[in-house]
Amino acid sequence: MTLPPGQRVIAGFPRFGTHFHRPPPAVPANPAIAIAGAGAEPVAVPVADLARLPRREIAADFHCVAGWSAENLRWEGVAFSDFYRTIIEPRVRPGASISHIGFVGLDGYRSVVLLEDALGDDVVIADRLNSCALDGDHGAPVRLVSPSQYGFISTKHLCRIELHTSEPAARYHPSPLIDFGLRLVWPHARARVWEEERHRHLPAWLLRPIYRRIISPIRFASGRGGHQPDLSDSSV
Ligand SMILES: Nc1nc2c(c(=O)[nH]1)N[C@H]1C(S)=C(S)[C@@H](COP(=O)(O)O)O[C@H]1N2
Ligand SMILES: [Mo]
Repeated sequence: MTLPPGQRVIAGFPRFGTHFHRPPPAVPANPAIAIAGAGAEPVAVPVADLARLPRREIAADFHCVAGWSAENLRWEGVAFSDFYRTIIEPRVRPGASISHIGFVGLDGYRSVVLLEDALGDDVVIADRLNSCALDGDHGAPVRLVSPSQYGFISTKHLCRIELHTSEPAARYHPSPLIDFGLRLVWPHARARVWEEERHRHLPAWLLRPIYRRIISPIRFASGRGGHQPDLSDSSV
């Protein structure tokens, strides 16, 4: 498959993210997605309610801004546009014009997406990956997946959706250190992989070699906190 500029294929699909070595957050007994902001009446939508929406399946590569791509993943879930039109939009105060959506994970991670990008055809709230329920490594119980944008948009362990009428102040993570790191990276507002929109201001060619260096350490740390393959099984 052709890759977007500056990307290289990685074997498999590693756990990767600002969680580093920390294990995935515990999944609550009755997980829900809280919806809040921009005059919307706050509500918690049980994840089980997603079953009321039409199923959506997408096959796509996954591209991390650091430069690795995992090929041909098959995600199942519901289209974010269906979720937005049926569940969110009816609760928005009339006249409020939503421009940005914040997607927050159980670990506190947050991505911010333009509404028009979030409503894209290939954006899903996924509960299954390659025919299996999502595991902790990849975002249990549900995650956002927006394959046309860099992976940092695709919040894992989705538990909260914020509605904004203008771009919210940068706040990517409750940990000051991780937040500082993400501010340095200063993610592009659109983050479209084919436009190579990595950083808000710096050109992609400058960042490629720098970002590439952080892949191994983050991947190594993330793997330590994640699901461990059974290395004693020499048949694999
Ligand atoms: N909740 C949460 N979601 C997250 C992250 C994170 O640290 N926490 N990291 C992001 C980044 S930078 C990438 S590349 C992808 C990696 O997804 P994976 O671990 O399923 O490969 O998750 C994104 N979503
Ligand atoms: Mo990433």
